[in-house]
Amino acid sequence: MRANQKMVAVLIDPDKSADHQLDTLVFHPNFDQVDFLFVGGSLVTDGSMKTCLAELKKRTNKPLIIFPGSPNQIDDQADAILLLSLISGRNSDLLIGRHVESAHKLKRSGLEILATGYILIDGGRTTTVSYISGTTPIPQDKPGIAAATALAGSQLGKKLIYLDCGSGAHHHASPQLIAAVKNEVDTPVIVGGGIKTREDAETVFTAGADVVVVGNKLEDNPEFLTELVKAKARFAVR
Ligand code: 1GP
Repeated sequence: MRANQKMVAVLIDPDKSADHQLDTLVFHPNFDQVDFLFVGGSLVTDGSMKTCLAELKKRTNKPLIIFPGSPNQIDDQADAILLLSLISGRNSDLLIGRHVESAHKLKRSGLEILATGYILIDGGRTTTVSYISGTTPIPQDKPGIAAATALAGSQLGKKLIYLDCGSGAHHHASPQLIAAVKNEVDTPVIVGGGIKTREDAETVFTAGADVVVVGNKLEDNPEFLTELVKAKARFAVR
């Protein structure tokens, strides 16, 4: 991932991805404009991750990046993993504990490791990730806290910052908050959670997001991919 180039990632929840849904995605006429496939989630039942990655590999050469909710989602069929530290929270397990447990498994996997400062933002409802992690998201009207958190993550060596309102959030991260974060860090900024319209994606890109992630909306309406790639195209470097 490179800063200053707009990219889109589709989040695939292995528990909700039947073969025909994967077909709908990869055979969509605009699928070639998708940059990454993020695979995983806060609550994935054992087994479905492996099957989902295998089915995706049969269908596409796009980079498959694990977005792990737990160490049992590490799978060497993928290309890389967002090694998330939930730096907006104070749950030591999600800051370092799980990482220690999975360090050797991760080393053996050969996956490219993308050290990511993961920051939860309040998206207007309690999401699975905030419930499961037992952490309080940063309020939308506190961009200064988000910016300081991202800066600290960057100083700790995180190569990516992920601002997430959580899957199915009512609202995406505000432009003010995204801009405040982008202003503090040199690393690419990933923004996801609650992006449901082309305007949402454009707003988020304009505010400074390098990568926009969409999950739910594409599960509900695969045609939204057309709108998403139009939003990305507005920022294409000529
Ligand atoms: C959630 O950022 C992702 O972790 C995507 O969220 O499902 O709301 O698009 P949505």
